[in-house]
Amino acid sequence: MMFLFTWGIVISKMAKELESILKSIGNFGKDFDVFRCRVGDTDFMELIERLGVMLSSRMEFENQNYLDRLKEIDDDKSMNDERKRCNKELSERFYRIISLTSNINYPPTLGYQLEKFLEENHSNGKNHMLGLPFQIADPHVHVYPTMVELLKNSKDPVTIVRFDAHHDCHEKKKKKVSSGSYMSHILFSSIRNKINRVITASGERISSGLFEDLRDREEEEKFGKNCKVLRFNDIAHYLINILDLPVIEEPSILDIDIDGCEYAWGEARYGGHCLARPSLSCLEYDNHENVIVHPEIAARILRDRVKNPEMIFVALERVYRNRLFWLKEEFDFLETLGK
Ligand SMILES: [Mn+2]
Repeated sequence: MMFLFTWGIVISKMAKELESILKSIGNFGKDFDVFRCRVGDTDFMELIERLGVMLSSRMEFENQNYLDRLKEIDDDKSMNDERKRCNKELSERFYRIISLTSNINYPPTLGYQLEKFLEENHSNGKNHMLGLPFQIADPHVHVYPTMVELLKNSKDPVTIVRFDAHHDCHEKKKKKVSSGSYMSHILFSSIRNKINRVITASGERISSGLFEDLRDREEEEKFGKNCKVLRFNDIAHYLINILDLPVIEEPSILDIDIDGCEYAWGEARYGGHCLARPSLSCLEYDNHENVIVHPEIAARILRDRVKNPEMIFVALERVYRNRLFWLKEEFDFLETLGK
């Protein structure tokens, strides 16, 4: 009886964390939940199943969000009536775009991209991700404490393989650890000697304009033309297109941000962002432009080319992503990862 009772608590706690992550509308440094399991286990399958249900009834999630937002505005004592009215009007316009595009799919170009990729890349049959410790949360900063522990306890240096539209580094360590700076915190701390190299791959070549002084052009030439190499505290950080990710044999930690599927310049906004346009065809066409790599391709590449992964972190980072594709990208990426 005691066992069943405890098990019940474990189940409901897990369900609560999972629920809160999946229903997140983006997080700006508030409290957040973290969900842990292993790739392919029953908890992982539950995550995929719930995402699938949410995806197929996406408007239920969006309707609830809209009603919650209206109530939030009503209850907010810091807003005067005029601001409340403006905020409600904005929420209504946002909701109208979401409703109009309730059936939006990826752009056709992504379909061709996937078809071509599957034709040219045959999986070797082994999914290197299965059974790996897995941790997911909305904001990317959830990686920080666990990654620090992992590195501290690691006997040999490991490589950090990231899929992210941003490299999350600064030239120096900033005072506060945030989703946008946690990598530099790691690279400028004493555990940096446990890091072999860092690779950040994404759907585009990440702009490194801000860090011209840190570029290692010799290493770039050795690595190939589709790559930029920056040195943060003398650790090489490779920025490449996910399609060009080489086979990585050394022990690695995978650090995924679903926003790697999209352009890096999307506006960071609570509730995500999307483009408003006067007609449905413009709405679809212009928002399509945000998604640049099929999540299934990204997941397949990581699954097949990272040969010795030790752990996998996933961040939804919904504040940086196009609202219209939140659930679809997450479902396609995670489902492929566990297949
Ligand atoms: Mn990112």
